[in-house]
Amino acid sequence: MKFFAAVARKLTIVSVALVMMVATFFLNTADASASEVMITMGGKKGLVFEPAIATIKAGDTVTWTVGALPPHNVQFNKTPGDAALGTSLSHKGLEGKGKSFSVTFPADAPAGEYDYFCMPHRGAGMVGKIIVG
Ligand SMILES: [Cu+2]
Repeated sequence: MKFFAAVARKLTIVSVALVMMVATFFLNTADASASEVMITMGGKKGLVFEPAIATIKAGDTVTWTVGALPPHNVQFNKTPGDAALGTSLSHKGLEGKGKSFSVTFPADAPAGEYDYFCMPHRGAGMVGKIIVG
């Protein structure tokens, strides 16, 4: 009987492990449908967005974090949509060291190139682009 009890316990452990693996698979699938892209504002390369160009899907979230040389912000000046879309995606405030902000692109955001810049550092060439695929 001891043998069967040991086998039953091992089967239970294997079953639990299997359920957890399957659950992880479904959680990863959910993450793949909408993801988050991280962009640093200012860093070792100076007054730049890193990466300067990021490709996302409509419905994804972009998070900009202050790296160095603050303050920074994000102003969209050219989008495939109307001007109101650019305004709604823009971050009006200026953010200091350690701060970040996120923007979720609408699920119906038109595909194309969304150009933006940092208001205080536009003259220094601090510009970026989000490509909605
Ligand atoms: Cu800046």
